[in-house]
Amino acid sequence: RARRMKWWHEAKFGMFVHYGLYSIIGHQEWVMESEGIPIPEYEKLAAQFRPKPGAAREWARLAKRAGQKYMVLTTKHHEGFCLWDTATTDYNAARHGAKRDLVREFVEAARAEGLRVGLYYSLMDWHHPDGARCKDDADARERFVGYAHAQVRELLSNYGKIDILWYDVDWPLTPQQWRADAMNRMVFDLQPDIIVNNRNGLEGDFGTPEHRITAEDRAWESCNTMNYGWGYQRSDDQWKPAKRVVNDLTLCVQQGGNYLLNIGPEPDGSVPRGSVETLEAVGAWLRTNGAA
Ligand code: JFZ
Repeated sequence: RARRMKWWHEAKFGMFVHYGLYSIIGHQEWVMESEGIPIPEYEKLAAQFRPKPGAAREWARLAKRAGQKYMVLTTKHHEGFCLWDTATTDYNAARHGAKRDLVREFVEAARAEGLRVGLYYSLMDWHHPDGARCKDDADARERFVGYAHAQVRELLSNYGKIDILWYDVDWPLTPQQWRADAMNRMVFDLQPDIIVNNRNGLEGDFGTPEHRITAEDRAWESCNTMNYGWGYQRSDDQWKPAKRVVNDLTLCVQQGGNYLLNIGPEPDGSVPRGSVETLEAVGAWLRTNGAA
């Protein structure tokens, strides 16, 4: 583990990217749930999902200028829409809207800037018909767990070397029901040097305190937003000033942790102006102080 974790401990600062169909609405990434949007209604967003060409390159260049050393993309958030070309479902970015494989573009963009590559994967899924009923229905569970395993296998097979697998929300199943041990074994078979977090309910390689900076007795990474939401929120312009970000980053680093700072791109993948300004200023501060 120490060998696999070395680059990550040195990296200290990464970019989180929350981007999906929810970005089109602009009411954060939980909008399907929080506004009770029925699946057939929500699915219509897929036709409108058109990231501008080169959006991922823009994120990666910004991360680089900000002094970030790795990036983590939401390949599938709770809404269930897959940003990659998957054989497991039609509900994906290669079949709808701009019809492009956003995960491929992201991986290539990060590598082009010399950044490490992380993939976020939500186990919880509001779109898959078995995503909720798998809790009480054994057949549904079998199908749904197989679906998750197949998706993780694709993500770690089709895009070359992946540095981080960032699981999220394991509701409604236990790690045993997810066969989370077997999933991690598959992950390490496919990517021997990868590191994984703990949000599949297992210990993983690092812990993931959220919206708070608290040292843990183990490797940890604090993930944070720059305004109030993870996914794009149109009405929210309460950007953290660069000073606050630098302060939080410093607090993490002093206590041996990592800092994963989020951007929530707009519908076309552009980064909101407020976060661009903050990230540019953070990068400038790090360079002035010999930290980047
Ligand atoms: C999850 C997501 O629901 C949210 O949309 C976002 O993607 C965030 C990064 O992760 O929210 C969580 C997950 C775990 C905790 C808190 C919020 N937790 O362990 O405290």
